[in-house]
Amino acid sequence: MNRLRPGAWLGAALTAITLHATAQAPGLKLHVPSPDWRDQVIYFVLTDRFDDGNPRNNDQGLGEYDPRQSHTYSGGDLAGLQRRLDYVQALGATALWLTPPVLNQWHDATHGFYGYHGYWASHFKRMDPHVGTLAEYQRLSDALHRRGMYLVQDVVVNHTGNFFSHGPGWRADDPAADYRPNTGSRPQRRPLQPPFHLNDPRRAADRAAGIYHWTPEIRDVTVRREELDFQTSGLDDLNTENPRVRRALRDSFGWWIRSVGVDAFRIDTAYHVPPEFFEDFLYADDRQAPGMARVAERTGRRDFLAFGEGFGIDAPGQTRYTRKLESYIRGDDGRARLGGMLNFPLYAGLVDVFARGRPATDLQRRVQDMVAADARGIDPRRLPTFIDNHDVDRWLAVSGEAAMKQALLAMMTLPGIPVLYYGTEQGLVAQRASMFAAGWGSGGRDRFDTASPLFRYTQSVVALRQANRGFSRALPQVLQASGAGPGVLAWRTAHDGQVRLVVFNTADTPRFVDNLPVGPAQARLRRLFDIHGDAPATLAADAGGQVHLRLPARSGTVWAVEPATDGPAVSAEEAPRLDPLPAEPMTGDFSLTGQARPGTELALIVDGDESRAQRVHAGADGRFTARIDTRRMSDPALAHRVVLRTLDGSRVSNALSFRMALPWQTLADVPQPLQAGGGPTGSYRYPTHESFTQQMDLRRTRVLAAGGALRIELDMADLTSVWAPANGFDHVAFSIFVELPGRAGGARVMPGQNAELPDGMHWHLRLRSHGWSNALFGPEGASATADGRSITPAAAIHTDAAQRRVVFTLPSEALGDPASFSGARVFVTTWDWDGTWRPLAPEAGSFTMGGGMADGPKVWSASPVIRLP
Ligand SMILES: [Ca+2]
Ligand SMILES: [Ca+2]
Ligand SMILES: [Ca+2]
Repeated sequence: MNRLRPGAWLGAALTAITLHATAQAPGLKLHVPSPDWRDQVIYFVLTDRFDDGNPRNNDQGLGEYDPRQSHTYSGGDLAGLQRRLDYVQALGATALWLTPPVLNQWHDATHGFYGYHGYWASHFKRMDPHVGTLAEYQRLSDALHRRGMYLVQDVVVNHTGNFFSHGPGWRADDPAADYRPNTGSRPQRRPLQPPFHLNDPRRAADRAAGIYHWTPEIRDVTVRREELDFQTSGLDDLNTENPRVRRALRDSFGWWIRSVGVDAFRIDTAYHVPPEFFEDFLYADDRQAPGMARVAERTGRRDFLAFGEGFGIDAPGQTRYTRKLESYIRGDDGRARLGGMLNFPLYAGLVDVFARGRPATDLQRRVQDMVAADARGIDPRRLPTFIDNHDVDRWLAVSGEAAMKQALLAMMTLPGIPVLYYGTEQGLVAQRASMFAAGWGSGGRDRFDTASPLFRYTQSVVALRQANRGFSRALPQVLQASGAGPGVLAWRTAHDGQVRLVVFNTADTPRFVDNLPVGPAQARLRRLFDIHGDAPATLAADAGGQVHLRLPARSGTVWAVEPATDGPAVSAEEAPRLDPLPAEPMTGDFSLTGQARPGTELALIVDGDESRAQRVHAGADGRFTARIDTRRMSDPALAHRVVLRTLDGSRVSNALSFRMALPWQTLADVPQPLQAGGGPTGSYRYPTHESFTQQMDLRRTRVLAAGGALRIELDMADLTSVWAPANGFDHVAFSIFVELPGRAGGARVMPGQNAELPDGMHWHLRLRSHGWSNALFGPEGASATADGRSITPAAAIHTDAAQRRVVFTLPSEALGDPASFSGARVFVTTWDWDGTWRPLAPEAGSFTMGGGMADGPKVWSASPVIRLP
């Protein structure tokens, strides 16, 4: 590997040209009618990392093939995909989405990255030789269609590879000003395909053609002009308003439908292109280069699905990104644009609730948003859903398998077209790890194990969806959601007379669910699916159509709701009652009163947590008083729930809801001076890419407490959101360590950071967060390379861009409900994260930190070790 074979790439390119002219082989089943997309399940592969069926195409002579590294080619190809179709189909998937197969820029020496992923086109109408030949692609299409499966191709209309940039002398009115051809681009210096080769504005003809926007890199993606017209990650932004560009793109991508038989497109970086563009791209009537829907119609496809990718997740109460997403599906005038968009908002809800232990109401809100969108003509059943992909951390990198099983079950019982990212079903952890032994990150073995427990589980939830059409056709109704933290989450679907009930416990401990309204009086529940396999096979609702249930930790159960046959005997006993509480938030522990059968013992349950249930005794007059411990309840935004149950479980009271507003007390306030560089001695340097400013420089740390919760407020020298991160900050990752008083054990290692804690400190809780991640860990299993045990509920994050402030609130429950913070120690560090901790080298690179050895401590800025009074 890494042999340099001059001229080899040229041979490959010539082969591609020859194949371009190859006619369709006779007898291939390339064109089939469109399916009902709502019912499909898509399997998404990063082709380079899936399977290598042809090692001869791995090395095209640029040293680009090196499976020891994450950012070079690993050798996966169409031949590998072809021989694994049994595997994909065994999972239950009905469609295969592969990364762009088009000819790419293979190496960008300026940035030190490689085009193995397919998103750096140099020719939109040719096969990349690493991926395979056109004939192989046609055979793949044929094989899928013969299995009743469909082919989804990833396409990019926003940009080509990185063939040029502009220096600091860029001027909007003169594209030639400080124009810099990318001399590190290989094998080509510019796109091969007309008109995209017209990329040098120093030439009058290229400038007049206006194929590109001639812009620098995006600095702030929230500025719409930059998002639309500037370069994302240095990729040359096409002038998608230019009719000539539009026509060339239609011509290019229509060709794949006609000559290969592609059934759907996934459209990369859709938000970087104006939404109106897609009316033209899909529906243009141009005779020579018709829109994609028109081309597809002529091949017998009446419903060619084109779905876009766009990051952007609204905070509660905001609708900015929702409106944006919808504007890519339908114009204000009702004109159709894309057929769907990847459902990032639902993804956010799934991660927040199942991986991070945020209140289940966070997912309830996302589901209700989907239902509301349907009423506006945005059909959530056609929005592809996912829990993993090639741009976000894999689920298992931020959370455990128990949570992932729940998220998969949720995805399979909600509207949308589920997308399974390759390797999720084999427990892969690294974002772009390989399924095949010889590829990067495989762990040295093939991962196509159809007997593995996770594969079988995934297969079973896919089968559940396919056997119950209501999950893909009906709109769910959320019946109950825990508002105080992890706990119950239940929804119901009704379709064609079939009613289904889906119930989760998102907590790591058992929960009691009270007064869940499942249907008509004395309805019968029949178990269809259960993650743990120990839920009751049948259950009966009470006379009010409600059930009360004990849910094991991390459970997920699906029941069919059926009419009553023999209902349970209705108890003559009066249910206990709780007296109303004041509507305003409580500010500390408080008393609760009520009425029950005189002389009985009852259990008072707060937020469903039976393990902390309190015994209550009703007096001779039936009255009782109980005291509520509010140590855990520091977040005024959360709604808590309290209910009373007879000890035999036969009767349950009404549930009350209340809010808490505990005062926050400042325990420490530590400013620190701004240093010239980073690292232990100030010798580290930021990466040279212009988007790095001073995002890792910590200026002040404040620590506050309320009840058992801890709040850490960090003031930064700079705060940016170049890539629209969900948490509101990027180019910085925080690793925060907490040592708790009187707690044994703990770890000194700082995972991933090549360092140990100073001052003899041991951590009992560690927070790791970058723009898209937010996870808590315990020290069990932590090492230099392992994060340790995943802990929920995760911290709440609040970012104040104007103040350049990031605030983490660590819930009392995650801290083990400490009685006091006196003597606790807190240590805050910064670095940056790019799929892993950003590399360090003696010399800074575009995206590499400089001024240290590769194995030096990955700490840019650190607070002192702060001891709390
Ligand atoms: Ca190969
Ligand atoms: Ca653009
Ligand atoms: Ca560029």
